[in-house]
Order: sequence, then structure tokens, then C-alpha cells
Amino acid sequence: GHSRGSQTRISEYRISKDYKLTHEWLLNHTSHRPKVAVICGSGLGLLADRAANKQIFRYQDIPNFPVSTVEGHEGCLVFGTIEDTSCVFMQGHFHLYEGYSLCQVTFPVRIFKLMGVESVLVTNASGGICPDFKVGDIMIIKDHINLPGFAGQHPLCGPNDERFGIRFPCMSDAYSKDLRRLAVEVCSELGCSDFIREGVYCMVSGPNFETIAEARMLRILGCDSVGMSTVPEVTVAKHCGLRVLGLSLITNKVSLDYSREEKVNHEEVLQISKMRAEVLQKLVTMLISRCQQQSINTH
Ligand SMILES: *[C@@H]1O[C@H](CO)[C@@H](O)[C@H](O)[C@H]1NC(C)=O
Ligand SMILES: CC(=O)N[C@H]1CO[C@H](CO)[C@@H](O)[C@@H]1O
Repeated sequence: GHSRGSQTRISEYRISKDYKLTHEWLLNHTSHRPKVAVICGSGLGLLADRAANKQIFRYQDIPNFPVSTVEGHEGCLVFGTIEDTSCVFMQGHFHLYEGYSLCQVTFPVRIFKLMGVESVLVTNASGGICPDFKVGDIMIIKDHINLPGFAGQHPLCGPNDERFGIRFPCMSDAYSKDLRRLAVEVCSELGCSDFIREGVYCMVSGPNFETIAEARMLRILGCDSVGMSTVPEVTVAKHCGLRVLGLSLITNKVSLDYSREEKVNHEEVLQISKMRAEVLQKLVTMLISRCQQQSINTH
């Protein structure tokens, strides 16, 4: 009844004040005004290395910013420029399975929007479900299935903040067609078309890897790869009108067969990330400058 209504308003008020403080603090502490944000997945934190005029903030020093709990994973926000394009990199992101709320997981995306970011590139590792996929493939995300969202774990649950977007946003075009086309183009220029795929990413909450029955279910549902992140950030980015490109590195093949012995482990995931890091770094670097040009030309 009454008390519940006022509680909702209070938390809504608190949340928007949180964004304001973080946004203002960042504007005061950096002169960078990024147009492109890159969210770096596991083992892909090196993507920021090529940026010039870097300015680095530890998450723990930014007011209201969630802090990374994974050991040896210091979370940093890196501002810099790549070929004249001002960008911001998130090194280390937040997962549902670590105990963060989806509001915390997606908090940085709204801060990027407030700072003037126009495009978001998300990279992550995922397990290949599509039988044609090989370990080391890079999948351009064409669409996603928000499995936790089906069960009510959705980042846009709660009062809608109209300043960011509408109550019932469209998700049928969450991954920008133009950016996907651009990614294919850049990959062919880099000579890595052999291991570029396109497909549907499914988010599960984790932290355990899928059972065989679950993996078979996902296959039937049309998923090409499965991972434990990305979808909440993309959903919130799309809600507030950002252009999104998602790249997922296939670090293991999900077992769909009871007779097969191989088992997935986290070390394998990190090792494959390292192997492809260089290609991904080149790819993202080229994409950053080109996607900004594309956005200038089309707007
Ligand atoms: C930002 O700088 C302005 C002007 O100096 C100051 O009034 C404000 O309190 C600062 N805000 C934050 C969050 O640092
Ligand atoms: C940083 C990050 O997003 N890592 C996740 C990407 O997906 C893999 C596979 O599901 C997870 O194990 C990582 O934690």
C-alpha cells in the first residue's frame, strides 16, 4: 500500500542522485569526453593498451562505482584516445554471480551515456554451442536470449527512469546492423575472416558451467554460444539509445554429449583469451575509429 509506494520513490530518487554524483565526479577529474565505450571481458583487459593520453581511475576511487570482487582483478576505468577518437575502457566488469544487483552491473553504462558516449563495444568470452564453432572463433553477436530476464532478473525492472529511455523498449535491433557490417569488413581487412562467426548469445546467471541437459536445451532454443554476462549491459545500453556491438570469443566448446570426456575449466578460458588477445586488440582499435566515422556520416 502506501509505505511500499513511497519506498519505491525513495529508492528511485537515491539512484538518480547516485548517477549524478559519479557523473559529476568524472567530469571534474578528467577532460576526456568519450564517444565510444569498450567493456572488456575476462582476459581482454589489455584492449586499452593502445590508447594514447591515458588516464586511469580505480573503481574504488570513483564515488558510487561498484568495486570488483574477483581476486587479482583490479577494476579500472581507462580514458584515452585512439586515432583521435576519445574512448573509455572498462577493465573488469561485474557479474550477477558475484552477487551484484543488475542495477550495479549496468551502472557504468548509464554513466557512459551521461558522459556523451554514443557507441558501446562489448567483448566477452563464451562457450560455443553451435557445432560448427571452433575454440578461438570470434562471434559477432547478432541477437541474444536473456534467460535471467525470463525469470525476472532484469536490469530494467523497477521504476523507469524516463531520462534514460522508455518503459517498454524495443530489443529486436539491440545489436546495430551497421556496426555488425563494419565488424565483418574490418575482420576481412585484417585477414581473420576464417574465424569470424555471427550468432545468438545466451546469458545464464552462472557461476556453474552448463549441465549437458541444459546445453542441449539451449541448442534447441537456437543459441550459438552461452556466457554469464553482456546481456544486462546491452539491454541498458539499448534502452538509453546507445549503438551496440558485441564480440564474443569462443573459449571452449560446450559439451552436448554424455559420452565425451572433456570438461571446461576457467584456465582454458583464460588461455584462449590470451591467444586471441592480439587480434581482438587490433580489431577493436580499428572498430573504434571507424565506428565513430560511421556515426558522424549517418547522423
Ligand atoms: C565538481 O566541481 C565543482 C566545481 O569545482 C564542485 O562544485 C563540485 O562539488 C564537484 N563535484 C564533484 C562530485 O566532485
Ligand atoms: C569478464 C567476463 O565477462 N567474463 C565472463 C565471460 O563469459 C565467461 C563464460 O561464460 C565467464 O566465465 C566469464 O566470467
